[in-house]
Amino acid sequence: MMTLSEAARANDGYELWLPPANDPAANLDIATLGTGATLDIAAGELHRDLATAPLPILLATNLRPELAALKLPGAALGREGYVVRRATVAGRAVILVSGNTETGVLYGAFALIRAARTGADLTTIALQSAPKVAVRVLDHWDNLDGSVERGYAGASLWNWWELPDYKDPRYTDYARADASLGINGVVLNNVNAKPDSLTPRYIAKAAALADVFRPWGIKVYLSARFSAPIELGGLKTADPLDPAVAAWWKAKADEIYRAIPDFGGFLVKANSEGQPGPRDYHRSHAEGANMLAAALKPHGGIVMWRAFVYAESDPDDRAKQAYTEFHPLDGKFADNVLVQVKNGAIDFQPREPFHPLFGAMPRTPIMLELQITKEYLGFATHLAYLGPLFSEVLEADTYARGKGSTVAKVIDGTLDHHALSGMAGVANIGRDRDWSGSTFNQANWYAFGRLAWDPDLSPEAIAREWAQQTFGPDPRLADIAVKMMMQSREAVVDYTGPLGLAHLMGTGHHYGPGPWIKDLARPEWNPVYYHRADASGIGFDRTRTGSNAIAQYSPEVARRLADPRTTPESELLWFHHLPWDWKMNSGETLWHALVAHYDQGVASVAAMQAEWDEARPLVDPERWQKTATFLAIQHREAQWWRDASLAYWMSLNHLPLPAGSAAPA
Ligand code: GCW
Repeated sequence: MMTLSEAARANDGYELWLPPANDPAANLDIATLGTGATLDIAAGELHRDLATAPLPILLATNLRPELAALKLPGAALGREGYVVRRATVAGRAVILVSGNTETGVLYGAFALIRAARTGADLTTIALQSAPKVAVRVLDHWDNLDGSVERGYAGASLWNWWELPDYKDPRYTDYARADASLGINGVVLNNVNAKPDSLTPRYIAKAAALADVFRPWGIKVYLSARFSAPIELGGLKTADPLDPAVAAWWKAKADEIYRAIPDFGGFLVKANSEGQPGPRDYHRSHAEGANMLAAALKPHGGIVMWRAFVYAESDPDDRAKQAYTEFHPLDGKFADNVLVQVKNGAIDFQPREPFHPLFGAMPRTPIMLELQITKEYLGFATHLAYLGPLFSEVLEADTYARGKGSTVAKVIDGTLDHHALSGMAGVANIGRDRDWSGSTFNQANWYAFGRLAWDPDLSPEAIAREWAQQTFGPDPRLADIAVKMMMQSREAVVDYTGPLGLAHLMGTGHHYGPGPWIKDLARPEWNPVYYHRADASGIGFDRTRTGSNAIAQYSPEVARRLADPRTTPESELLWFHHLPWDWKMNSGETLWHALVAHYDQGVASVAAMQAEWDEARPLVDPERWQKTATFLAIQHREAQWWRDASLAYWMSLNHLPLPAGSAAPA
């Protein structure tokens, strides 16, 4: 029996996808060979999360002599991989959970839990897996004052005031959730970084968190402010080529490693949106990154250097700027630097074509940055499952080395043979009881973690395993949840910016429609900059007759994008400016197709509402009601997006609404 408080925690989502399933009377036979903090955690998780097991469970690393005769895979598992299978050890039939390290065993334990919770037959279980991506991190945009930039799930989890003395048990719960997915790194503070995060006081606080996370296989990283040598060190400059600056960073790194021996490294946002950086001293991004990398190198740390830059370097098209600045630097970065590239060239829009830097810097390990928090997809309120968005970019073909050069192969290091590889997700986690602002938002954290482990997993399969674990084994409920999830992201695209339109939101807060906005200081902050609509047409010409951004893609891709007829319709107006009466593949006009998409977006939300109504008898009242209320908000706001957007387009094109549109005339 679950205690009352456990039941409450499960019902309001606190336990995420890991509500305890244990019946203490079940008294499972779970043993370990050897001892270790991580091994103990793995055993504890199985006790907590597994209801039954057909055989005793044995946890051990491959190093144990008792397992030698089994000829378990070794090299194939790497440092973090696992194998879970039946075996006979010392004459006893067991389910063996093993790996080369205790961390591998822990991941194996979670894989076993996942298998059991999703209906696998444990008597025949045979799992083997190793992560395809090395660095799998959550980037927390958490400020030291407890606020979270673009966070919609309450205040920061990290209670800087109480740290380092008080370690809130919630830090352990957070680590459990991360480890269950294979997330192995946490950047604690916002990329818009304050220098204070590098002071001794805050290093001690970060060290306390690192101590909590370590046995769960998770390393701590910090966002570093490039000008910290001035602000904290009293130097006159932060010029990366100044020896005093390099010495300051070296001493700082040494200090951090004394407190956190396995510190992961620095994440840096430089020369972007007002942040300081090497360009302030006429040095390149590589010179800046390499100076920091040299300070971390003796300790085994890495630098994640973001390519999200936009200064005034490419005033004709913001989408070109990162490539313009970074492409010439290929081969110039130190070997412990990852260049971190957002999925698209603008900024986490509901749909963006893949970033042209993927595949364009073969001599540099490129990591992918995704946004789990839904800055442009309705914050925490709107239901949008991001698995399909994440997979769309991972599956995109860069043609960098011919057909099949997918973004997944670029970022997992296999295309260009990099051992260092990474994937970052901007976290959607805060102090809300349900961690992510809604039950369904938890699925985005989940999907990010699973795809970082294996970018080739199917988003629908991930949705199903998340739903089964979150809501319990009833297949009817999982079916409904998966159906809702799989249409949800496209719905948001449809009601906010169909056919390749993007960046049409209210500026500043980024919530709700604002395609008419044109008075912000920098041209590329204004929605009108992106849609370029007038009486005769709509869309951003990124072909040779326009900004020619398409030339940043490999020739094969550029050729396809040069012609609106061979451009995917979902990206049409991202790359082309077309007349309102342009004939779509279906034969209807662009205007009619646009209106149909807006209507479809609203209709999809209504469909999700109807589906969720069917789930009512199958789910606890708390989670049902919150989701239902949020869907009602989403439906109202989908109409707001559609009606406001259409009214604005009609003020430009003076066309009537097509017959049959549900939008108000
Ligand atoms: O899109 C912008 C966000 C900023 C964010 C920035 C970035 C952390 O609106 O809030 O700053 O992206 O990614 O650096």
